[in-house]
Amino acid sequence: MTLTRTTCPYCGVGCGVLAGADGTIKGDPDHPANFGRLCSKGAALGETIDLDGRLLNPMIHGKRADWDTALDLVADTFSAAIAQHGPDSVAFYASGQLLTEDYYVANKLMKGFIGSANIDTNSRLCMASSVAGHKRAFGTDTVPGTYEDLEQADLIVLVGSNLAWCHPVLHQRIAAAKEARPAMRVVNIDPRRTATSDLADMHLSITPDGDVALFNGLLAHLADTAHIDAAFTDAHISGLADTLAAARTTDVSDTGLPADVLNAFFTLWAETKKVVTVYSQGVNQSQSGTDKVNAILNCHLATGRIGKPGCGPFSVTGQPNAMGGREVGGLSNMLANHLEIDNPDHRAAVQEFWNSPTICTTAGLKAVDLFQACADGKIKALWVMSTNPAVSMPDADGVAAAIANVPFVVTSDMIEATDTNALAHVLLPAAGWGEKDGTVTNSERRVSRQRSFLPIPSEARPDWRIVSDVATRMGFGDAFAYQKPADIFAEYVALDTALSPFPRDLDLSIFADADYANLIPTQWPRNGHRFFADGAFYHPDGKARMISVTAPKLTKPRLALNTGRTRDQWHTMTRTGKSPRLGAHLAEPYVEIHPTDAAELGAVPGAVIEVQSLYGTALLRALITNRTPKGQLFAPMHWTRQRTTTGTINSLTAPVVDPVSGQPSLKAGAVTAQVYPAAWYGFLACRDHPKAQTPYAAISRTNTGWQVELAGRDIPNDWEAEAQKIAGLHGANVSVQRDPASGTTRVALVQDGEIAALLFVAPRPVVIARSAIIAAIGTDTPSLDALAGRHAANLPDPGATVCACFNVGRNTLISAISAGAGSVTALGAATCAGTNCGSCKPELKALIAEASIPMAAE
Ligand SMILES: Nc1nc2c(c(=O)[nH]1)N[C@H]1C(S)=C(S)[C@@H](COP(=O)(O)OP(=O)(O)OC[C@H]3O[C@@H](n4cnc5c(=O)[nH]c(N)nc54)[C@H](O)[C@@H]3O)O[C@H]1N2
Ligand SMILES: Nc1nc2c(c(=O)[nH]1)N[C@H]1C(S)=C(S)[C@@H](COP(=O)(O)OP(=O)(O)OC[C@H]3O[C@@H](n4cnc5c(=O)[nH]c(N)nc54)[C@H](O)[C@@H]3O)O[C@H]1N2
Ligand code: SF4
Ligand SMILES: [Mo]
Repeated sequence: MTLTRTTCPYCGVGCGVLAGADGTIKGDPDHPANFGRLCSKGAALGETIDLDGRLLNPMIHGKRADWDTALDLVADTFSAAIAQHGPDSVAFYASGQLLTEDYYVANKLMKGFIGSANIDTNSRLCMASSVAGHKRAFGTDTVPGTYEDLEQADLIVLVGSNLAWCHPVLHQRIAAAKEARPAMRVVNIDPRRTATSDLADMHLSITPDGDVALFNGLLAHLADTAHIDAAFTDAHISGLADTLAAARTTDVSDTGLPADVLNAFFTLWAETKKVVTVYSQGVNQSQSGTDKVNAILNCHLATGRIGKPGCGPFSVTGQPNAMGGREVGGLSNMLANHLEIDNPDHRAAVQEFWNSPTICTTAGLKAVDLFQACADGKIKALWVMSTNPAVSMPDADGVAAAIANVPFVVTSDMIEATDTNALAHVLLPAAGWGEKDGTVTNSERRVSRQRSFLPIPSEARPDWRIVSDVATRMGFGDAFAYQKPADIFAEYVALDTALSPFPRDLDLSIFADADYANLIPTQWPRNGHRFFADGAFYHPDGKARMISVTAPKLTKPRLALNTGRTRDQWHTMTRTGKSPRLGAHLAEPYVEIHPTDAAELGAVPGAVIEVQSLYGTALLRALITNRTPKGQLFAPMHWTRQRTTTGTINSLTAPVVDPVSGQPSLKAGAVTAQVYPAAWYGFLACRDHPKAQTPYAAISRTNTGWQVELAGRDIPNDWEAEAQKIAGLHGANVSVQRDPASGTTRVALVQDGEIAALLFVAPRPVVIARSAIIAAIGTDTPSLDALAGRHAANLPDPGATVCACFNVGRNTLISAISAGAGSVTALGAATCAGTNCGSCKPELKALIAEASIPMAAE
């Protein structure tokens, strides 16, 4: 089997992968991001490359169409809207999951040829506050950090980052460095305790949005304890006095942290020279996101802890090409290659290079405003590429209605059934990971190749080609006559050379003579280059600016909703949702709720909770845990209307944004909650794709088909019919067992001599060995035995999966622990858990420490 060297399509760590057409996936030992490591998602990539559910040909109004018809329709409709209503009447909504080449051509078409800047991307929901904060401080959007800094630091402060689940390989690198050098300290600043807190010497359970107060307090402490580097600030920094004055007005009690904890953190930070502050969505996705970023940067600038090995602020990027999108200028307030829209010289230079008929002159609409403009009828044609805004935008139901209000909606996706595709007039089939070729840039500015190792299936096409084909039909063929991604990459590098008179951090000259086919992972401007080492920044005076920020006035709702990610799912689950082993980690939309809040609501473990906001309602499984503080709920963002009836968390989030960056606040919103008065709970395992319409339903893949968690208010009068309806099976042989004493009902559906579906219903949350039920699907076990669970008598129930690589369940681990496996290493030896990708090590440690992780539905 020949293995192709490529890059993981998930997070911004950007791990190198060796991949084979048979589904073989290995970490690339030579890639400097991961040196052979992969996390559970990366390791399961082989399970996601099948064609099940793929969009394989263009569709117009739900009917199959050929490419020429679809491309003509898209080009003509966009051209007509532009002619009639002007360039700002159309918009693209793109993604940090596009490759650099795709992104470059989409940006070029909108800004240089259509002449509008109405191209925004899901990076608005992700990195916009960091971009804005960097620009305010450095004069450029520069991420100065490298992964080696994390290993060289003496103190790593993780702010609003669940690195263990969201950047697992970086987490593992830090864990390994800490093990080798136990003096290294890690501080985790997050309202919740997470798997990341496990690595930390100190977990600061900060009040939501208390971060500005915390870092302002730190700055004041640094000044009071003579830790300001006067030589550095005199020479290279402006704004110190004002910033410090503003910081001193801060009331640190706004952090919600006790004085001794604050002092311990301040002292540790002040007295450790090599500090890296890593930050992510707990910082960016906030109404004070940009101020949070600057509050962090202020501390690094004041102490000169930037531009040196083992030091510096480090905004880790989320998506595989979030950084590449920033480089090509794919946000509505950027031009191209780190140039500015409102600078006429920049515009002229880009227009000249593109030889384009026009160029945008003002910033375009940012994501929230863009969808508002759709709702207001101002957008006549919208093209969504490689993102699923009907799920991932705040006020997702409002956004879905806004998209439905646009007269002409095009989507490019690799999967057919998505919540956004359901609203589109034209669906264009995109080639996916493994099929397409191009480049991505990771969190440490390292450009790596994604290479194809699979044929492009059926009629799918790579995104760069789809955009170029439409551009050509709009009359711009000369400027979009690319034959292959290498042509685009070469043009992008040449543009950078043409822009060299403008001083910028972006410098792609290292790629000028690049051998694209054999490109090895390379950082810009040069491997190992240290930005700001010489104290030179990019504001006109060559200095960095400290920015005065004041802590926001916090209104503390009685119940706040925090949202984020789980270890084994990626965003809206179109790809990770295909993998049974990834689905087994947490198979339902759940809500973490503190035991006191749960008691107040009267929620028992496994209850369904109805969470409401001004914008909508969601039903979520209660996961009662003291990891989330009292008064704060946490729910994952992954579940869609394809997989749940009412589990889409963005139905509840508000479209309020940071005033500087336009990034939505997705981590703190006021909600109310009550126990959903379910009259019945159910669990169904089945062979074929189920259809669930019950009020609470969550569908997930298993290795024998599918499973559905169910709950409802009204008890169906015919469970046999209900089971057939959900399992999508009619004419099966039905067996039923009823136990009037406990109120439970069990239904087996047998087709072609095989168990095709099993349904278990109870008046309380169903307690049953789900893995044994799932294992019976597709077997010829007599149906009554299957209902009694007899087929599984000699199979112990492994419980919910903890180790996705070796499918090791919680119960297996607990019995190994009680049999004496007292360390992560011993557990690995006994069960294999944690010995491949290592993503579950924090959970293994937590299990050992008996800080047990309650699973929603066991
Ligand atoms: N498994 C997995 N990994 C992923 C992704 C995925 O979907 N799944 N997505 C990728 C993408 S695009 C991104 S952007 C990254 C995101 O990576 P992260 O930012 O690490 O992930 P989140 O879970 O969104 O949020 C991080 C933490 O912020 C905390 N937080 C909430 N409010 C506050 C606050 O006011 N202050 C502080 N200090 N913390 C707060 C939350 O409790 C949460 O634990 O992950 C990337 N990696
Ligand atoms: N409540 C809440 N909401 C959030 C967040 C949060 O923390 N909380 N985080 C936000 C953040 S940081 C992000 S990045 C967003 C992510 O949100 P989205 O970008 O909406 O989520 P994805 O599921 O990654 O969507 C990618 C889509 O592209 C498709 N796709 C995959 N590969 C290709 C390809 O090669 N070409 C094309 N054309 N399509 C492809 C996939 O099938 C999928 O439909 O969510 C944001 N929303
Ligand atoms: S850490 Fe995991 S998801 Fe992120 S790039 Fe590496 S293998 Fe992929
Ligand atoms: Mo993101």
